[in-house]
Amino acid sequence: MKDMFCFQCEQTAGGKACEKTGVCGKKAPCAGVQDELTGALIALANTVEGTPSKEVAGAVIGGLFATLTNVNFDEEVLKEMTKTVKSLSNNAPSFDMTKVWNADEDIRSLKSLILFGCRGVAAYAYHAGVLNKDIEEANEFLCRALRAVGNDSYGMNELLPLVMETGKVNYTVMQVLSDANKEAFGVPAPTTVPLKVEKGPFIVISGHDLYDLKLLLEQTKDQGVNVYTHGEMLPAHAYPLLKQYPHLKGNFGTAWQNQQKEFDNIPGAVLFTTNCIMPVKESYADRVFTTEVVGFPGLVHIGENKDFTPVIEKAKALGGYAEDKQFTGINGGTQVTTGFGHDAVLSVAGTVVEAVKSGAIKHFLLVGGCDGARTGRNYYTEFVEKSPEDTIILTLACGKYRFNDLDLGTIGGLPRIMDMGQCNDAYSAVQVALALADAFNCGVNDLPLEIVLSWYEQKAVAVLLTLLHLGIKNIHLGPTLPAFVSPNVLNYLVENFGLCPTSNAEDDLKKLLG
Ligand code: SF4
Ligand code: SF3
Repeated sequence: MKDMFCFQCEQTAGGKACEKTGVCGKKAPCAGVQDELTGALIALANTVEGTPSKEVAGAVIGGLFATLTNVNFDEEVLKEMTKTVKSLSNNAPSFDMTKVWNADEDIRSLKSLILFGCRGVAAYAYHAGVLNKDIEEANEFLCRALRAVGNDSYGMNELLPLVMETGKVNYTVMQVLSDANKEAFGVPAPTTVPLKVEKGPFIVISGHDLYDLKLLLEQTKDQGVNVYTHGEMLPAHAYPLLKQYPHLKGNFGTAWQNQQKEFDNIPGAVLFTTNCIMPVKESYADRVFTTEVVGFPGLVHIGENKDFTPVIEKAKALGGYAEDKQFTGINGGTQVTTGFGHDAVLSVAGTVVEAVKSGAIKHFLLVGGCDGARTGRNYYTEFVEKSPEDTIILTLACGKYRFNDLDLGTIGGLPRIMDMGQCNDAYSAVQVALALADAFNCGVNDLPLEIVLSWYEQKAVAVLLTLLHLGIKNIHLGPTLPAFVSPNVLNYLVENFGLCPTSNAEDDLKKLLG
């Protein structure tokens, strides 16, 4: 007898599905509540024709985002959200998600690609919404996609185009978010970020929400409290209007899966603005705060008034380290760089094109995506470490923590490792690829550009679907393939897109650079 069913992320139990309890820490009752919420969203979507109202769109985006891996573990909060969703559909009965989980494996696979991809799209649309960007195309699509997930009569022919459309809509959403971030915080520029924590009170802010960081920086001004980024917040240092705050000091820790160790007894406060939050250990539970859709039972949640006083007071009470403390990345480096978004890279496009023409740059390797706990993920460190000196590594998202503290030197004044930003800045990578293709008068697939993705959660699914929608071929995906991709669907992706699992770093480098 199964207690739950979830197979949406890369660490799913036995590479198949979490059926007793979630490897991520999500318990069976919470999984049940998340399914109920998703079923309620489908019932709500069924009441929508065309573009949903602002209220419905908000509930759909928030509900989808809340069920993304490592976002919300708080059953009570999820139940409240479900209630709100139900009230919007006049209490229409929720769709029963077990119908999807028990469906024919190919139908289940396609519906999963749509649903999980939509969770990723919703996360990005949520961040754009925080910056007052309402994306009608996404609002309409998310409802249509949810209706499809709940439609028992849909087969391959109806579902496959929606899988691709998920990627298309995600491209629009990432673009809107990229522009909104620039409008709000300035154009990101290359920046060196120390991994040292200065003595005295401090707050660590994690997740993807740059606006929360901005509010926190305002509220901590002249308070004697320093602020450090964590995880996907690292690229914030590159934005001029965030970087201008002198108390935004550096980056704390590495990727999300190390947080239980890195936050153990931390003498500072921690604020989670989005994924990835892991079950909070007792040794630091009293100093962790959540906001927006993030939730974990027993933690103080900062609500819509965005009054971060409890976080600031906690930081002051804990007092920080007595002396400056130098931390390092996983390879021993004491600093990292970020801010190589498309504006920065394309501002030196001439140099890049010349370096390719002269043979100084032979290949671009886009190595990015999520990090995670699986031991096989040292593949990405090895891949980058062993990449030849005439290659440029473009990276993004939290997977970069596997190698972003390495100093691989420069080519023609360009650093060999360029961090383009958060996972949503995959948009930036696409812009660079399109510009290079234009400069060389060829298609993106003809460029000396190889893409090696690491996935963990559903935003990576959305990004992968975007790359497929753009017709990008021969992407290498690891560290394992999604459990929700059935053999037939995988065949389709292999035949049509050359999608390929990663093997080992040395062989893959040989094959790709061959
Ligand atoms: Fe398992 Fe991942 Fe689902 Fe958590 S999110 S229950 S680890 S499949
Ligand atoms: Fe990482 Fe959670 Fe996916 Fe935005 S922070 S990429 S895993």
